[in-house]
Amino acid sequence: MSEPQPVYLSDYQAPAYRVSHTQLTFELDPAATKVKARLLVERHPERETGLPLELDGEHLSLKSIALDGKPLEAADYELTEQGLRIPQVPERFVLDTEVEISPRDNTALQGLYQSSGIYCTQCEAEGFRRITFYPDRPDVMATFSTTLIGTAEPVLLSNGNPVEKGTLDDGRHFVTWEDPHPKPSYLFALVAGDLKKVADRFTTMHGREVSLEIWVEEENLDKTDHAMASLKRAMKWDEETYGREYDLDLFMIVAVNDFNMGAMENKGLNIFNSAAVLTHPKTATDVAYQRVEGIVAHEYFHNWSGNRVTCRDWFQLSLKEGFTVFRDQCYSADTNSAPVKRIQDVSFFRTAQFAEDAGPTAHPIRPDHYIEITNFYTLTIYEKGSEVVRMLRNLVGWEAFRRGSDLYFERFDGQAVTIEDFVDCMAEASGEDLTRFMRWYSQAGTPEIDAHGEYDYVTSEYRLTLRQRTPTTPGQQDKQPLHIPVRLGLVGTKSGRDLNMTLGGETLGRDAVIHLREDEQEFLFTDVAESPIPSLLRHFSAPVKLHFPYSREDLAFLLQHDSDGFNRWDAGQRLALLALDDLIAAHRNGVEKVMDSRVTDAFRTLLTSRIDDKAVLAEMLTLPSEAYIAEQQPLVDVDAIHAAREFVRQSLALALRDEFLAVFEANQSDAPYAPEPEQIAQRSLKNVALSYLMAIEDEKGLAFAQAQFDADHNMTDVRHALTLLVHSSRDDLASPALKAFGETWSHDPLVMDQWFSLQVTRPQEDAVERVKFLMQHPAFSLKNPNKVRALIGTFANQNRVNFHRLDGEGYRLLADVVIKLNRLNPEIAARLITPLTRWQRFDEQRQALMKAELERIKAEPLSPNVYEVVAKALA
Ligand code: B3K
Ligand code: ZN
Repeated sequence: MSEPQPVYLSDYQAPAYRVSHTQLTFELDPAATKVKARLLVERHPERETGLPLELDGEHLSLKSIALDGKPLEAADYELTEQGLRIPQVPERFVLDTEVEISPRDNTALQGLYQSSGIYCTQCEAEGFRRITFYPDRPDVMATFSTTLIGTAEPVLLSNGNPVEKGTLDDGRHFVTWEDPHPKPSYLFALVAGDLKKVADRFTTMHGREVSLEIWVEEENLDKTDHAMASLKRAMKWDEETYGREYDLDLFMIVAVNDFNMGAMENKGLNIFNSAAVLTHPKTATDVAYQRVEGIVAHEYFHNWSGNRVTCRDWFQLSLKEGFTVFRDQCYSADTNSAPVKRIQDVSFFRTAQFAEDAGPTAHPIRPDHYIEITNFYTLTIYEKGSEVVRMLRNLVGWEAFRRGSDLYFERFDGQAVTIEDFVDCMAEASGEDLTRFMRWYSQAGTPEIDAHGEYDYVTSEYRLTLRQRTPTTPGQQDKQPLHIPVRLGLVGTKSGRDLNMTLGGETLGRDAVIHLREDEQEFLFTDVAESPIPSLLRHFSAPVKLHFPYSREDLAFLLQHDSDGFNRWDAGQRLALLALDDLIAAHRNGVEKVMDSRVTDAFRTLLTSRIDDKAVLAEMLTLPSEAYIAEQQPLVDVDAIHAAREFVRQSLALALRDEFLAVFEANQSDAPYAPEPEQIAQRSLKNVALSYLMAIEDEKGLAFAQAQFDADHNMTDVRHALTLLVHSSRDDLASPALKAFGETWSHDPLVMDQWFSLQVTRPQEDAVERVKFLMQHPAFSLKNPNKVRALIGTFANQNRVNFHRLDGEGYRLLADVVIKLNRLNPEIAARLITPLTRWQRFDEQRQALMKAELERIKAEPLSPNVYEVVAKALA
């Protein structure tokens, strides 16, 4: 096999030909679906005449081809692995092709495939070329009309509105759909099969009546309420917040069991991983409810940020994804607890995106080359992309941002555009110079800010120095300074209040943003009434690592007094991290571990003082995860990290047992389950308390966990209790509970995913063996991405001590799965490798073991997806 070659942004050219209308006919058959395509083609006005027509096409068997009604001879065109080329075509013409494809054998889940017998599609980014020959690129936008012909499929869906249906002479039936909005091929979708719908309505702000439909397998009809309610809330929110209204008469969501990602924003016909739609109090946790709400909103918001205005090329992916993640994050913040949403998003971001940005696959938000675009649906494109849009919003202010977004949607409606187009609208609407800001899009790596401050008692001045540097990343040695907005407050050490800030004679108020644009800048605050502790990067105002020499006393102080809830939480995390550092060192040196009483005191204060937002309190009582602690270490010692964190958990539980008991008992409720912020907050606080009690296997804690499991009130509580039992040393309690749960839910794939996950995160030594054993379970299948993620992904990413076992069995297991999946589903295989790519972070022995597994993978005949990741990891 020849090495796959990269595509470069700098090579972009407008397409030679564009398609104004696409007419498709599908004769559905599991092994031999016929796809007829009629394309109205014309030369692109910006391109020269006489160019060949080049169409993408993969895994297609061509049956016939005709140009302007005239069948082409074999000599008139060339067929390759990648597609079809017709050297000579007129300026304008009609192209007819007929191909055959096999949805049943499509295990990559890209293009047209079958999931539990349902035909469905996934075309982003380049799946449409597995359906028919086409210029499969986002800057070719056409109206579509699609006829689906089926035999046994009662439901036939595609984009737009149904315009005709009937029965053919041979008894087969058909439905024709028309989508009036020009769209790129990646937004095409079809669904066919035995599905049932739940229907509702929405009236838009201008009085358009929209039918809303959620299509599911019959047994899931009782699991759609939350998704439907979320959809309606999201439609309303987008009208109120962005003035964006839905533009078709029908909006459909379909749930399928086999899906590579969470969901897909196909025009008018969103296709969802069932895990991102279905909820029921008995089967879905609070986290799942919130995830469904976020994803439903995200896909809906794409109708404007993505569909009406789309990307010129896939290098611009963050144009739609960063902006849409930002939109869904704001939506969720508005509908739930805003501070908690920010804490959770940042906590995830700093763990996972920082690690990506520091590893061998680090790339800018707008990459300048790729081998396989599917590998670039990353945390950097999505989450860092969102952070950058958030900074823009904060830089120009909401009103100018909204004017900028109006301008963007109006100016580029129906077009495929670039990140510059978006940022230019923001600059135009606000009058800000965003030239330096654009570097965020081209520079990879997490910037680090070294800050220090000095208070002069005589002059009442506070001098804050900020220095920025971005570490080198693969292919980017020289980094330039970025424009970093630093939101801050100066908290008076006497008053505990935010002090008024004056900078360069200008009054900034008590909470303000300063702008770091150079490598190093000094900010001199005058008339600072008392010695302050700076609260920096409030709300995580920029996606950077901030270093400030806070003492533990400073952090304990901020934890109590900072007016910014986010930074109060962050102060607690930093305080815990400092204590953890000592304990990690103690563990490594074989010295007795001693708990830092400042942490215990801080927790006691939290547990006993009144905090209105229970969800925030639950976050504050949660220690940084092992993965986040690892992120802070120069060299990751998984065992020391685990031991240190367990030591802190147990010390806190021993010292504060009564306080945790009180919190647990005070937050019981038998109110009927509702996924509402207050209830969710109460449950998380109660369950955090229970976790501490179980950390010491307190008799009362064990009894509470068992009782909570037995009460079977809702999945959040049941799953939490079961996890605690399974992770405890009490096999006598864990085994029967696990067995009962597995039997009760053997028919529900989404609950079985949870059953798998909670077992493979067990810290006990036999975890690798358990993973192998569970891979033989009848409910497990390598062909189902949710199962692979639940079992293998969860193990490799969340069970750090066992994945990194010193005999290399964890690594070997992962590599074995990657090798198998490379053939079945390259997209999922490539994603799964991530933890192995981080080998530089570990000790030499583990490095060698991890690299050996990467080499073993590399020796296989590889898909471009897996090749790209492995080659980078070993470069
Ligand atoms: N746009 C889709 C991603 C599909 C990627 C497939 N490789 C989901 C989303 O971001 O909304
Ligand atoms: Zn998206």
